[in-house]
Amino acid sequence: MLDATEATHAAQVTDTSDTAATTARSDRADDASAPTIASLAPRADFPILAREINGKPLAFLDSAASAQKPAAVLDAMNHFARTSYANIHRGAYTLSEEATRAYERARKNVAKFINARSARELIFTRNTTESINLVARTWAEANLRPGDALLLTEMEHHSNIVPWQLAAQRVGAEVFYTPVTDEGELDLAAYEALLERHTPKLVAVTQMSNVLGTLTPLPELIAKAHAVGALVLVDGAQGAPHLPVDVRALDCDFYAFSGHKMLGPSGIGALWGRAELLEAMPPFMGGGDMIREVTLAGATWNDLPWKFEAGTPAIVEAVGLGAAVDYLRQLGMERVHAHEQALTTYALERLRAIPGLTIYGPPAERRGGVISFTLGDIHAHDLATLLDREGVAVRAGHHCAQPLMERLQVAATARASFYVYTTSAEVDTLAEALERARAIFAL
Ligand code: C6P
Repeated sequence: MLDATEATHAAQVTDTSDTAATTARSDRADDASAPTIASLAPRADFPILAREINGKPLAFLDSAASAQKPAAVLDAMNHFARTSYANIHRGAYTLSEEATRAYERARKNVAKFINARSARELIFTRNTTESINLVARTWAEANLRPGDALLLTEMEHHSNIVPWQLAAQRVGAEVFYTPVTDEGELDLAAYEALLERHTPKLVAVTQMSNVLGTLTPLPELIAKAHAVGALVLVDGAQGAPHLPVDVRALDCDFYAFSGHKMLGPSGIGALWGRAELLEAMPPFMGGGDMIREVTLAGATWNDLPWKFEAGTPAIVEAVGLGAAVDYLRQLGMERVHAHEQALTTYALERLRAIPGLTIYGPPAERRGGVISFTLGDIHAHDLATLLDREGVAVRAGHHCAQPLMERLQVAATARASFYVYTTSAEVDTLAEALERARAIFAL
């Protein structure tokens, strides 16, 4: 059944080698030196991109919050829901067996996408937030003692701060933070000093800042953490959608990510962890499917990964995430990253030419497709509303990273973020809309 969907999907991802070749092409009719960067994925694969907003073509520049879904993902979910849906791991009837196979096939597929050793190590969760909470509850409960240290960074999303603060409060541990430099990167000398001074039990760090786009030097961070005996959890919410990920090569211990940021549906995410660590951790939530046996006196636990999946999971959504991973694999994650870097280079150049615009974060070669900015003293929300009038969707606010905003000494920024369907024409639309906003506010 799913094979048919996968075949449809394969047909929908057209050969994009031509579009990739246009990445640095100079052929804009009005300006021979300006680059035209075409969409990496066929725009027609994404039905929502045909929408108009306020009478203008939609320029969707908020993929860091949640990406749009290709028809292949929507169709895979629809087809599964119409033909094979039932609860999983329970019924001995055909539909339930089909649904179980589809769910477990999706798990294998997602595990392979990040090069996990085995699908046993891939736990389906609701999202990155739940994945991190799972570790901060269960690993922390079994391993943290009063006086222990945890090391985070100032650029983390709240999802990679608050669960650790809660865990530390529960046991009387302490949380430390690697500072961020003025360029928006991690202060590596301070990181080493913090490791030496506090010998943390665990380091939790993002692969890419959702505010600044900063790519963190994970191999170096992980090697140094391991050298002092710390485990490393990587927040891959902004990594898995945009970069090739190989958890074995990275040598991290836990890796958390969300389906809805990588062309999949919301309500499904994953936690990858080393099997031996997951085996030793107590369960997260109690309920159906996570047990081997229950008596009135107590219970024993199911094998991995089901030990951590209590209750009926997001079955259709898991199938959708499997289709999203197929789609990304066909595009090629190296090319996804190259496309976003080309767009970011172009956008930084274009936006830097706008008087009064402040851009936060490092140069294009050390960031992914995320650009946060402010324009004069226009409030980020007002700016986002003005841009929306022009059909441009950007996020505004603190981006769930209040400590980082404090470090940048800014209350809120507007943020444009790019993905496989973004074009340089959309960056041009953003730049032109920002110029009009300047005129309205007489900047
Ligand atoms: N960032 C953004 O607009 P969830 O909500 O669990 O799927 O992802 C949480 C999360 C964790 N870490 C990072 C680095 C993230 O960027 C996010 C989600 C969105 O930036 C929504 S706040």
